[in-house]
Amino acid sequence: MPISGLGKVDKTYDGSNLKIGIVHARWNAEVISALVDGAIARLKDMGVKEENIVVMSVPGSFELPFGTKTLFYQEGKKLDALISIGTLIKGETMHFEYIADAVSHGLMRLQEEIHVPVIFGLLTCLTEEQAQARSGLTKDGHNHGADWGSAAVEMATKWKGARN
Ligand code: RBF
Repeated sequence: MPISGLGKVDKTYDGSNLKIGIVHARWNAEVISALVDGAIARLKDMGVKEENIVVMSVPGSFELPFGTKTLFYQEGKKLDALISIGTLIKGETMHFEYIADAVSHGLMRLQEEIHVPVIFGLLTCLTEEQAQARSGLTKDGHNHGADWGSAAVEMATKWKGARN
């Protein structure tokens, strides 16, 4: 028997009644900008209205968990899902490991705290080229921001249905 829903990205959900928040870091601006644009384009493709997409920036990825929480409260807890976007590029010191770990745990904890899905939009790349490929800036690249947009609509829809 065929099993449905095995594809990584499901674009079949309807976002027309959803309000989505995007919080992004400002480090690695070109990559971030492509990821945010990719997420917004996919949200719109899936029916989310432009006025229901709220965007806020924070200095760097370490600020993503608190920034995401701030946007949620700033919008009167009316967001159906949040997407937290940042790009970490490994340097010569240990910052990469510490920030990646802190942000992953922070975002995971946050969604349990606010009871709203938080989509993990953190690229953790070893090189600048990897970040460009994963934001669709290279010829054979793929914009992961688009996938995060789909994940936000799917998770918001499922959670809305479950809690009602
Ligand atoms: N923030 C990012 O979003 N991406 C990075 O690649 C990044 N690299 C950093 C490297 C170092 C050595 C430091 C100290 C910070 C870096 N940050 C980066 C910023 C960090 O996420 C945060 O904004 C600052 O540490 C202020 O809390």
